[in-house]
Amino acid sequence: MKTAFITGASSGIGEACARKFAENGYRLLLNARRTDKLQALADELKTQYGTDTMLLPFDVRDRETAERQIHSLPADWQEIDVLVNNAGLALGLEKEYEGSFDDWDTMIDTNIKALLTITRFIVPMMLKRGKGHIINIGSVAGDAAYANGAVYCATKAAVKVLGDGLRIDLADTPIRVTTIKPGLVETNFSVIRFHGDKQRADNVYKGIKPLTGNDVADCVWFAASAPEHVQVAEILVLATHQASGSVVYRQ
Ligand code: 8X3
Repeated sequence: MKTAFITGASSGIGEACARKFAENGYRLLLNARRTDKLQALADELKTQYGTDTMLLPFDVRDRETAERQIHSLPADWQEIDVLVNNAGLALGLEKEYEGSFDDWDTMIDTNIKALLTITRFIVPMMLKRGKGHIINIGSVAGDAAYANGAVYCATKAAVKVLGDGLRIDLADTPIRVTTIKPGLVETNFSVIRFHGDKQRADNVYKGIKPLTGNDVADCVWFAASAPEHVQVAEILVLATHQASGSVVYRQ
């Protein structure tokens, strides 16, 4: 039985990944802050696929709790085959010289430092078994800055570079590292970015058919299910009418 550990699994891309791995016979370690949402998802996957799940309800920025919960997993649950570092967010859309310090801290702490923390705890466990796969959810936003999004873009550029560095540091091992870089995906991403302004969030997806969380989970699964000798290093996946982080054709 294979095990996948997914951060930010209570909604959006993380939830879609949980469904994808469950459907393919994995058991799940699901992390997010909201226990109730995780429990509902675990119950549903149990009914639908018979999936065994353990919940890890903590804020990925809380290093002490992350360490305690991960290191107190039963030994066989520490045998993690795939880590999906999905937890992340954008906050605000403002000029770099006008942005909110709090928004910056939250993005940097979540998208960069927490991803590093979880990776730091899980990779040594994978090394012990001589197998494993780390799949980081980056973004097209990490390929180039776009107007008013520099700090978010910088955090996603960091995700790409941290993945590249990890791949180099693990090149002498069988452990694989993948960065998935989606473009516009309709989840609660923009509602969070705009601090709950649903109307402003809806405008982001007006006139274009965006990706779904499931489209991204398909890419994650493509990488995870590739033969052992195949390391999918990166996937850039965009909506058909999106060409880059800043070029979107709207009908
Ligand atoms: C999200 C993609 O294009 O909205 O990471 O910044 S985009």
